[in-house]
Amino acid sequence: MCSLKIETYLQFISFINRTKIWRLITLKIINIFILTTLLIIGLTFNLYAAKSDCTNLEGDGAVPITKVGSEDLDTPNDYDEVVEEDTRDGVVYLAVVGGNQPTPNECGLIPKNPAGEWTGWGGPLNFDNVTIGEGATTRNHIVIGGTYFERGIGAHSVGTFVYDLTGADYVRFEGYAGMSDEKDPGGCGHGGSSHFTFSVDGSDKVTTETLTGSADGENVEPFKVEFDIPGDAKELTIVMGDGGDGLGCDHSSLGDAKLITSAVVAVDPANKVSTTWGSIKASY
Ligand SMILES: [Ca+2]
Ligand SMILES: [Ca+2]
Repeated sequence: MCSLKIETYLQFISFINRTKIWRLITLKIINIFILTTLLIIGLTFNLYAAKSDCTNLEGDGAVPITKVGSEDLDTPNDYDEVVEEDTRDGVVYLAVVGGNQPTPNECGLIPKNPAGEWTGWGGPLNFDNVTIGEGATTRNHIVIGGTYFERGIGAHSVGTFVYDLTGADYVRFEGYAGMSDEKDPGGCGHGGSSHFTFSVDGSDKVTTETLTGSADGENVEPFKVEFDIPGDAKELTIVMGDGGDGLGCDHSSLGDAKLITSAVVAVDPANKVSTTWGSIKASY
């Protein structure tokens, strides 16, 4: 009788222990599931939040863009090269409306000057990562000389953008200037023309030559713009000028326009977006 009680007692203890073990195992599994889910969400947000957090134009209202084997001068918005979004931490894109001011959110940094100064024609500029279209309220994805840029800003000359640089450790600006491929290459004789000026606190950093949409029967490729930003910089001013011949046809664009912080340089000095056009063509 006594032996039976002990055996029953031991069975009861064993049951309790097994229950505890299974409860612990269950809790561990739940914890691992929650942590894995959070990690996936975090990685997804980190990789893809940037453009998705913008005010993006989705299809309707934009001239279709088409990936082709070899872009053609007379076909609007066809492209054979892509400059993808730079997802490195510490890269801050220039935006138009989707970012917070003055501190950038995941979309980018928006201008601090009045919206009425952003474009010399058309508008309003109420979407990010597009440029002006062939009509007062139409938009275009940014294609310059056969290259599609996932990120960027665009307007119609003469457009002025002023960005607040205070409170951040921006060390460099990078981008590609040129004319939207959407414009008829024969329009105004060259498919639009702009010169782009970049200045920091009134000091000129880069002034491009007049860039046209086409020249000598070919598309004009995007022009790489890159300059350092001083540590005490307060504001960046970008002017999309008329190229000296008026604003007709000037669908001016800046592809992949971004500010690079010291964090990017410290972690990844070898920028994946190279500084020569030849390398870009080879990379994408
Ligand atoms: Ca074309
Ligand atoms: Ca012009």
